[in-house]
Amino acid sequence: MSFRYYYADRIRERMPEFKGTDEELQKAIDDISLQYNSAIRVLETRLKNISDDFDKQHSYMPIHHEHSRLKSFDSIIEKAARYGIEDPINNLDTVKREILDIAGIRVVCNYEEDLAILSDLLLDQEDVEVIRVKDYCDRPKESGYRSLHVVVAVPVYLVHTKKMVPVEIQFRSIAMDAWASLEHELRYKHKGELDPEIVDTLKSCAEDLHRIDETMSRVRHKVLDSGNKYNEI
Ligand code: 0O2
Repeated sequence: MSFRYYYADRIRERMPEFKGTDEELQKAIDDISLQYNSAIRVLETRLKNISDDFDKQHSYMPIHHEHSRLKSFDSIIEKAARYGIEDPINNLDTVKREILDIAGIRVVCNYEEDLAILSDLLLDQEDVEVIRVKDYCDRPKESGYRSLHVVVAVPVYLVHTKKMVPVEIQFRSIAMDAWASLEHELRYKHKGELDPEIVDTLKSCAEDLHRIDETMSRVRHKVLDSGNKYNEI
């Protein structure tokens, strides 16, 4: 996986203070790409291992699907400017310390209760460093957005170095993900500006979907209790 968009001219436009060569720019991009892609691979493997073992023990796979992405270098620079980081290419350590979603994994789970089960299992691993947890399930955002955001740093072993590299993991139920994808698309199409009435309607859709999540979970437990098909989870 490489950076989604790499437009040297656009990047230079965003940071007129950078007077370095294209090679220096490319080196910065390669450095970030190598470390963060490696961290994504580490976490994808760990999540898969947890899910497989869960299936072995409980005949149930909590992960419906997942998706990983590396933020485009252009967006990193844009975010660095928003965070007030000057000359980001020559201050890559600050960029890495402050911008915690350069690498992102979205883990979509079948049921809402799976979010905490999976994140707890991951966070319990002894070399996983928890940097930040934002629980938008307990406290949804004003928009209605629900999700569990966890930023963890994992060890990445390179030729002569070990780096702790942060990755933002967004744990969502299928219903939460459906809402967030559609809302994001609608908002994006309208450049972030939506009519207040539409914002309200979207918020009430999020609440409806939350009720559906709760109902599906109750149904699931009834099925589990009555059929005795699966082991206790
Ligand atoms: P993308 O492409 O999804 O990554 P920060 O990111 O640290 O500057 P903050 O407030 O800490 O800001 O971030 P937050 O709100 O905890 O998480 C931001 C990400 O959550 C967004 O990433 C979205 O993925 C998701 N998100 C947060 N609020 C909403 C919302 O109201 N609707 C939708 N659809 N998604 C939301 P990005 O940066 O938008 O991009």
